[in-house]
Amino acid sequence: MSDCIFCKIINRELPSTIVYEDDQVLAFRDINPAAPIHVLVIPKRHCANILDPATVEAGLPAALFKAVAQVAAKEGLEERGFRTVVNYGRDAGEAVPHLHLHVIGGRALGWPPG
Ligand code: DGP
Repeated sequence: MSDCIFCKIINRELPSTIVYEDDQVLAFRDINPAAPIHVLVIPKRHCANILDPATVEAGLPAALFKAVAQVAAKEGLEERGFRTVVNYGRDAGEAVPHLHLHVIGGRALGWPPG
């Protein structure tokens, strides 16, 4: 999608700090980190959100979860733990309409979210 900022990051039209990449997925550091480690894991193919039917096609959930595991390993989060979040809609504060999994860690995280 030409006006999607995350598609522009995938296409290298916008800069980002890439943590992990494979044929289906890109993971890069969040511009506004909520914790010492905050990485966004996104499909390279544009999916609007977690309710977009494209999100569950062609093995994409498996690819996204594999990428989360790769990010956790690369960022040294496996021992301490981390949180993976997908925000959807107004109540969750979803801001970017391209599916993204937040991987947040590096400090103790409160629960439930505020
Ligand atoms: P959400 O609220 O779940 O839609 O989170 C969107 C996240 O995307 C938010 O934590 C900030 C991040 N973000 C927005 N624009 C950019 C950008 O241009 N670059 C990067 N690296 N992150 C961005």
